[in-house]
Amino acid sequence: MINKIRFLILIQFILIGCKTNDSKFNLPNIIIIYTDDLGYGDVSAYGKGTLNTPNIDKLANEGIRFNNGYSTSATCSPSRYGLLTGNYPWRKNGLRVITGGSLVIDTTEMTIPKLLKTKGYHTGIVGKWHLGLGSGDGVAGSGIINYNLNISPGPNQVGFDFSHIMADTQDRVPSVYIENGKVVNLDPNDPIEVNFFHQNKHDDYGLPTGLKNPEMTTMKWHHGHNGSIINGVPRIGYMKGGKNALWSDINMADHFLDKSIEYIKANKSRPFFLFYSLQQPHVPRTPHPRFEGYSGMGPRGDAIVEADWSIGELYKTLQNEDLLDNTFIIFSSDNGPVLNDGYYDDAVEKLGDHTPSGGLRGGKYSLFEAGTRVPFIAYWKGKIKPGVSNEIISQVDLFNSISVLVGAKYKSTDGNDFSQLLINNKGKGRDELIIEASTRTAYRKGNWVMIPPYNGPAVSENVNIELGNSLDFMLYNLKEDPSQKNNLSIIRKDKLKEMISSFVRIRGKNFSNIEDLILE
Ligand code: NG6
Ligand code: CA
Repeated sequence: MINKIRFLILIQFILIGCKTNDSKFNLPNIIIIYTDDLGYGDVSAYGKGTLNTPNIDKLANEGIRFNNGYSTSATCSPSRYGLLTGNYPWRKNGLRVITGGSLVIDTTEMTIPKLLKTKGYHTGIVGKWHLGLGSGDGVAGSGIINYNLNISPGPNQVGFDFSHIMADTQDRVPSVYIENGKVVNLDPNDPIEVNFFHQNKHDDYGLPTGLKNPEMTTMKWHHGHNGSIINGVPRIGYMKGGKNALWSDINMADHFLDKSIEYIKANKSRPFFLFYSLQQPHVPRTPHPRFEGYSGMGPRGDAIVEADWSIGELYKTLQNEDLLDNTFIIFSSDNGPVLNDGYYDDAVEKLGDHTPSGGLRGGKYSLFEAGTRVPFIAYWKGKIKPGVSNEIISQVDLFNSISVLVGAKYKSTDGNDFSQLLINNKGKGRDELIIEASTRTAYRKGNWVMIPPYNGPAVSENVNIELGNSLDFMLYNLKEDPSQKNNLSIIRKDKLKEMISSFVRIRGKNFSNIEDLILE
């Protein structure tokens, strides 16, 4: 009898062993660590700026650091759309930064988490969402989302089994976390009301705003950001109620980290996908006081130090849970850097010699390189041979690459499979790429970049960033001129012509907002 029990226990062990073995070596866990507005020069491994990011550097130095890695847009919502669907965001008509708008990924669209689910993955997102919520009537910001009910569709309807998110941005109301469609800690007797355009209504409630009550703010607004005051920070939009549910800004990084760690621990026995979507260093920059002064660059630098620390803690969790050698990690940012994005927070004054854009021209919102060329790192302990790649790769390629990596058959319209490049640093990257900023597009082929003419200010006065608008075509050779200083469109007419015709092939003829543009 005892022998029989021993035998059964042995069989059980073998079966459990096989199961872990199977999931351990065939299907890796996948984590996308995604920062918000982190520039090409903000990661010290890129050797451009003066900030110190040791934990991100570890991923870069022991993984593959891509020097020509792109986000799909120079702002957040379109960029995240491109990342999750593998399709260029400019294909989605008019997709720009979302302010209280409805979900922009169609629930019938294929996404990275959805394709991973077909392979048995458990999928989760923790952090910033910013792809809209609810089906509403499509009028962004008109108060279409009822935060007091189950909020759907949202991340859970486009592939995430688990979601713990902030809806849009840290500077937009509602300042609450939403877990699987429900506002966390919401008291039904204190319902949430949100609107973005009706200040009068908010005034009728007698609630303070950044505009009327600057004396009540602890962070001063520079442009926009003069709506409801929450935790002393004036926000975009107006919010009433939901007092119990309000987040703590200074605890946000710890909060998202804790939720991510909980998620990993809860799902470690099966393949999982985690989209760890950090809010730093987007405004308002509210690092926990324990990081204050660390960077010497004020809250923006300190928020990056905090993000780097959080990534180190996540890494330690993977290490302690013995998951590192079976976890493929991608690190990147949703768009390029900005200093003053609407608050007086010393980002400009205390910058010193640091170069968030790493010497690239432009920044967030820009069609110049710094808008979308971002830190881009692939890491897989023991599997990836450390290296540096100058191949062109875009976040739009992650969909197809991940699909191939896990043996799924899904292919997006605009993505390429770069699984070999990401893991073995083998093969070529993209020949060409469409660059996007707030629905405007430009084109890169090899070392050449062509930016077509656009109406609009050359420089955004508010954020002091060159947007890439010009009434003339611009043509740059990034190899000789990485900072895009010399417009070669006149002396290289032949090249310009070639670039325009390749661009039109993908983008169509109506690519510029200048109506009488003559293409010859
Ligand atoms: C802009 C905000 C900016 C930031 C951005 C979204 C103003 C004047 N500016 O509208 O502060 O919130 O939207 O950034 O309100 S993103 O990284 O999420 O795209
Ligand atoms: Ca962003």
